[in-house]
Amino acid sequence: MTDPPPATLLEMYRRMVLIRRFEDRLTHMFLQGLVPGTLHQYQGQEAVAVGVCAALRPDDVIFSTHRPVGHSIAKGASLRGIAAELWGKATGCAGGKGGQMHLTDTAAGVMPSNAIVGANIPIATGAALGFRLMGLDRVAVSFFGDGGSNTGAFHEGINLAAVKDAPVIFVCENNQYAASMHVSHTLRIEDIAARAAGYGIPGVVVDGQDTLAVYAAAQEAVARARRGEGPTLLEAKTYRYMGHSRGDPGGYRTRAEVEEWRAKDPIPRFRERLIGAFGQTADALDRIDEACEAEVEEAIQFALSSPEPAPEEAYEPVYAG
Ligand SMILES: Cc1ncc(C[n+]2csc(CCOP(=O)(O)OP(=O)(O)O)c2C)c(N)n1
Ligand SMILES: [Mg+2]
Repeated sequence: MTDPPPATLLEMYRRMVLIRRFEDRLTHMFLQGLVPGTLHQYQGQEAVAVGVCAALRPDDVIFSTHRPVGHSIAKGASLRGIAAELWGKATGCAGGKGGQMHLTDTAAGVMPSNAIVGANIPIATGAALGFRLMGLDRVAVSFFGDGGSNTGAFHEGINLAAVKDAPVIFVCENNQYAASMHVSHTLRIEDIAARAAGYGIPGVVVDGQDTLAVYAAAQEAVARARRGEGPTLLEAKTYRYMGHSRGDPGGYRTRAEVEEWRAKDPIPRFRERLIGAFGQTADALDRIDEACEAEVEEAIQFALSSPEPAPEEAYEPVYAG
């Protein structure tokens, strides 16, 4: 693998911190009753979204899930657009009609996220086949969870992509749980990536708390897809710190388990690597932290002060004429 250039490394760090700060701020605001609806949060999994998206070009596309904040920020979606969408405002990335589970920013390659578990797997395959038909060398990424890997759509989507050599990367974020259900109750195998053999494509397990390991695995999968050699199933072992959604206190897991994973937090780990192996200074990284804090506040103020969508626009552009 080639290490990313210094500017990319710093941008990767910035995006990880931006995700964490934004999500943490939302947690606090939610607990104060200031956020409408619910939230499915991404704290703990930042290395996966950022490691994968750093291996993509701006014109490549990603398809996310009910947990789309991290993926969207990692691919470069507007934070203002995301924040305003969470508050259902007219300035939101889906005009206030999508909410937390339907984030999108097509200019940044963030296709509308899909809360139906597993459903984006065949959709990403379709997008990848579309790129091929148009003679483009763009790739598509489908993010989904361990739960998503147990749907029929997983089998259909990956099998079709495999037989067609579609330029798509299937990124399974195995965060150990589908809602309250631990993987030990849903899988007879240790690695979901092992299923790739059943479709005749490479299956790769990667430490999802190690940003550069994810980046390296994604880089290889993307290069393979762009060369026309077909899809890869990448399984990142990771963990979500928060409950499944904001209504979930997470009583089905022990404090020790959560602490064990928090000790492997991807952000300090990447920070230490940037300082130790890439010559970055703590000062420079602190400045990035501060800038992220300010950007989060600015985006939230933008959302809060934005107008509600006009009632007469409720059906636009919901139905095509
Ligand atoms: C087809 C379908 N079944 C059930 C649900 C309800 N549901 C939403 S998220 C979720 C768990 C998904 O777990 P996983 O795929 O591991 O993703 P994670 O939440 O861990 O990111 C379930 C069962 C749904 N949205 N869609
Ligand atoms: Mg899961």
